[in-house]
Amino acid sequence: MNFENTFSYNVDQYTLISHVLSLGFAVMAAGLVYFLVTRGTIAPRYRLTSVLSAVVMVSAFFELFLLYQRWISAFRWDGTAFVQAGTLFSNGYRYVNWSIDVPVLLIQLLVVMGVTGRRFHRAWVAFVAGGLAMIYTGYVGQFHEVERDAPYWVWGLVSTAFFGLLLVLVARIIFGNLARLPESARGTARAVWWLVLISWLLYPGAYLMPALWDSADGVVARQITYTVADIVSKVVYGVLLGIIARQVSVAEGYGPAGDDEVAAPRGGMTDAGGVTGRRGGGGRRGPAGPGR
Ligand code: RET
Repeated sequence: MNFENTFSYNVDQYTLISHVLSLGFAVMAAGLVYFLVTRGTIAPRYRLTSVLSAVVMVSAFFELFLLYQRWISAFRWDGTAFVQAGTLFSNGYRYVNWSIDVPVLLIQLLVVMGVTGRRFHRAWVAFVAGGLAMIYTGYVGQFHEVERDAPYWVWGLVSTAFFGLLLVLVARIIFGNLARLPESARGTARAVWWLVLISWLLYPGAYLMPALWDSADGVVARQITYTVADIVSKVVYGVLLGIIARQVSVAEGYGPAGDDEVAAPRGGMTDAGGVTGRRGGGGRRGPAGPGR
């Protein structure tokens, strides 16, 4: 039994949750296009990060789409509220999805931070084993979220221990390899650390929601929390890792990596009013400067 199935919902609560769940899978579909289309601008050695982001997008899309459909079919309008309709809604689908996504997200970090050789394989094993241990102990605990008896707290704590271990490993991978990145990418790598820390903390927050806010509004808050966490930890994270990989590719002389830099200075009209490259261009304000 899940927390979600213990309440009935008013129109606002019910639709808000439908919308939030639909945002989740729509973002994953959009992310899939982005990661596939931009993969050629990353040097082949780091391109696996785009492929892995695409893998995460596909698995999350199906999981969130399924969850949305479960939500729709789990409740029916009885004239005053949305009440149980016979199908159970379950966040357990999220946990099984994480068994794909958590190891894959962590391996992406190794690819982009340039961890190699034995260190790569050791970190790989620790990430996969630690990640799965965190998820499956939490999975057992969430079956007790309605009664909130001892197993809910004990498995939650065991899971938290693995979570702490993973955070230490992530910090070591990021800060221990910062010096190997080009100067231009170090700020982004530090941002990845804060992104992981904050967005991953939202998941235990959602686990605790039945204990913190035991009501239909708590369910709304929980599904919003999950969706924000999913978008940040899968999509924004993948975009940032792609940016780092592209900067490393530029530094290593991979030509196509610089070609799609939309913020780079270009030919044509400039802010100073000068024209480089070609003449003309309508709508220019101020005196025309000499071509530079
Ligand atoms: C659980 C159980 C309660 C204790 C803790 C948990 C941590 C979960 C985390 C999940 C991260 C998921 C990600 C998914 C991305 O696709 C299992 C809720 C600490 C950190 C990053």
